[in-house]
Amino acid sequence: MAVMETRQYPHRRFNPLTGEWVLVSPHRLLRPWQGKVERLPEDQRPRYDPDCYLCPGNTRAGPVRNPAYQSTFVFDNDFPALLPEAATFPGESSALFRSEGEPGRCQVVCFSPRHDLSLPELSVSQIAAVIGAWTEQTRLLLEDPGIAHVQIFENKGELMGCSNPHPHSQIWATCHLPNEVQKELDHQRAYRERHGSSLLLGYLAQEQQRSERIVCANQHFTALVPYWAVWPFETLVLPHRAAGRLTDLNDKEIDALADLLKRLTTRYDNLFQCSFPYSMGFHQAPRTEGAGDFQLHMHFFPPLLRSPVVRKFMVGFEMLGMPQRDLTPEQAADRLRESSEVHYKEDRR
Ligand code: H2U
Ligand code: ZN
Repeated sequence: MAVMETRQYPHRRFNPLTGEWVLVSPHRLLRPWQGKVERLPEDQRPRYDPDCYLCPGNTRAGPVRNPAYQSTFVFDNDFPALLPEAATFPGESSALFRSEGEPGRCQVVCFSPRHDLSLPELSVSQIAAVIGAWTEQTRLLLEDPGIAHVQIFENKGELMGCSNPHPHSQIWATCHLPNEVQKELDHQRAYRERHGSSLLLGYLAQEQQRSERIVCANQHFTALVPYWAVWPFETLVLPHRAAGRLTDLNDKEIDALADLLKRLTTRYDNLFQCSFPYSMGFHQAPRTEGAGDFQLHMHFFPPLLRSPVVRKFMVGFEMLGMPQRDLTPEQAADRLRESSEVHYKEDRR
């Protein structure tokens, strides 16, 4: 093998939010690909689809009829993964056989009546309405003392297992903390005990100085590729001040978040000129003690690696050992920064 720059050496990076490591192997990028090539999903959809379960006025699989909604639309999931009555589940508590009921609720949030418009194609004010709906559901769900945490997420694209192309997200509210949230709470709390300050605000300040992983920003939010990113084009969206939950944001900040989400998701779509698949979501402070240490943020986990049809697989070493990436977070940030904030579909018109 030719002499390599030391920067190209395999190394591991630490994720201070979860306490886990990721293996980075920059020299492997030139590896040829003769593996799976995905089918390109349909990019053109009708404004209204009479067979869509989520379009206004249609009957769901539920079977309930949707109202003729004009903006966002929230409903209780007809096939919920969580049920409020699960508190009475007869659990077990021995060392090797432990289980407990997980009472909770699941909801679906449609972004818009339009079947054909994903997040980057909505206007900033329409995205602000979506954030408003997420905020309101967070508030309402946490009024129930049996709910400890509200998980808001969007699975976008067939590649991420999304069952319906109508733009929508889900909310799963649980009585215990999901694993990832528990890890992030523990690490943020331990960081504050040790350093007397916020982990994510401190991280943001240092990233703003280094600037090499910043993708885009406005007055109130920054999107960056985290130093410890696992997915090829993973990003983290951070507020500029301390805020635990969506309900802590004021109207100006919600508008700023909408602006940033439009710009970031447009860059994603432009990267490979396709509707960019991802799982994204918020992590927000749980009800639990110590929640004051928790800083609101969003994660975007997109699976694509080198084109709309070649994805990153988390297999072998990743499943048995630890996550691994070839493209460095800095290269990913460069690519996203080079990507335009004018959507390719708009550019074609
Ligand atoms: P996903 O596409 O991310 O799977 O989300 C769609 C959700 O919508 C899914 O959780 C729900 C499914 O249960 N759904 C309904 O509640 N009613 C329907 O009529 C169709 C889909
Ligand atoms: Zn639809």
